[in-house]
Amino acid sequence: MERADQPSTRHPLTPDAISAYDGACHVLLDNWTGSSTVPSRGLYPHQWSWDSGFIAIGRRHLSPPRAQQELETLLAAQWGDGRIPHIVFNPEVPLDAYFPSPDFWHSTTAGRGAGAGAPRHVETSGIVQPPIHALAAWLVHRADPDTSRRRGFLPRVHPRLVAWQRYLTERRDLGGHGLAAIVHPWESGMDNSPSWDQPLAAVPPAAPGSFTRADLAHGAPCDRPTDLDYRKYVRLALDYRDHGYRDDLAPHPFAVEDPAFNALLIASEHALAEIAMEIGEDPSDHLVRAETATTALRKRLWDEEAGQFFSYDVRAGAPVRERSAAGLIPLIVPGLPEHISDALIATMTGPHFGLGTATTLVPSYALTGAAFDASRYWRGPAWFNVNWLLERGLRRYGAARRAAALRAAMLRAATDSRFTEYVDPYTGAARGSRAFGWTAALTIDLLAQGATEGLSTTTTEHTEPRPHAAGGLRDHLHASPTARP
Ligand code: 9WN
Repeated sequence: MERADQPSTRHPLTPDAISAYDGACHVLLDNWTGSSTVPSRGLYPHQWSWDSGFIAIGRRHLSPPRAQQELETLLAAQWGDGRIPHIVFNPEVPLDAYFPSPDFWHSTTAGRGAGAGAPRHVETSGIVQPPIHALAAWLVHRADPDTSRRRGFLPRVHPRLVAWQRYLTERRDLGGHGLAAIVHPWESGMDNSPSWDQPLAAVPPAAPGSFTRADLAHGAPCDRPTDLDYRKYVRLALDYRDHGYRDDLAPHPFAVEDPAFNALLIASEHALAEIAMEIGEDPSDHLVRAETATTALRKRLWDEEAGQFFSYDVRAGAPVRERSAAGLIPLIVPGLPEHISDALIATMTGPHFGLGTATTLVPSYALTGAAFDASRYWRGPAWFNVNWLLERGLRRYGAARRAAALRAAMLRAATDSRFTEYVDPYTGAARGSRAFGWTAALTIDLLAQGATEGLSTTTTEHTEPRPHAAGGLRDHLHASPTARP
């Protein structure tokens, strides 16, 4: 029902949009475990940190309480030092369903020491993923502020989200320049990106045959990271574990400042300022921190000549000059000077990433890069979460038509590929797992945005779906059998 005090901005959804919505709802229903959502039933049968952030952002349009629960389940596994682990393991899933499993990470023993403080009641990994969580919590609140206030959602999550951000800015500032460093490629969420090849070069691999990969049972080996990469991933994680996951003790041979990770940290600090205001606290500390980190990001990672951000290898003391889509994601950061936002959009739409000419979605790595591979994990294929962030960035910086075209292309690719994990950037062919959680969830978020705007090809800038957009989408689709996941 339309609320009387709100102007109607809703438009009928097209049959394609309704079918996308129905398909996405089915995925979210199927992947819901009762307290959170798995990325996929086969390859990823546990809860993943940044996946849950993106999934909550989509689920908020369907069931704000479940979206809140998604985030709160994750936060219940937070460590004493503030870190949010990248995987929260489901004890009902057999150990051999995913590698590395709980008996590799040993969080409840190796991570229990005072320095890290892993929880006793749940098994988790010991590394982290990009900090989208405060942004997700804010967007979840905005979808239904009344329910959120009634349930005390923001006052409950705010201190935990602050502790998480402080873990990253204090214990992970390994370079000493005000940016968080990742200490494992998996922490970037873009595991096999060519940006990690150089920093990984000096990492000794674990012995061949010392572990069994589970991922190859689900995906084509030519789409997945190589065995040598996996041996290095294992070695880094084991060394960290054997130092009690203590950042002050671990040697961290891999330490990299990643622009996407830090852009999300900044966007989340801005979200914390909004949350603070909503719950009657002073937002100024969050705003100062966001501004300081933005200055550090620009000073340390921006490359004027390349027209994008690059990662910085803290151990080598040098930038990693690989054109990853991670270097475009700072477009989500508020307050960038025009010359930077213009350059990012030009790079995204120029020959390197080809958006709007060679490709309809932004590839994870430049088409022109020496390591480009249209199929292999994070070395070229297009991912929906990356493109969702870039669509937001395009809107933020005034590229309305490009944002609308990207949104339409994402909706098409998601539906045609049955909500696949990622696609070939040239052909749109489905790759990785089907029925993937964040692909479905972000489809719903894009549709909700479309429901307020009639899914037209133009849009206003800085638009968030308004609080009633969720209800609007539900109202449009009330006849759908799957409207309540
Ligand atoms: C390791 C769950 C995760 C995503 C990552 C993606 C992939 C895991 C893996 O799957 O990583 O964390 O086993 O490859 O790279 O972004 O969060 O969907």
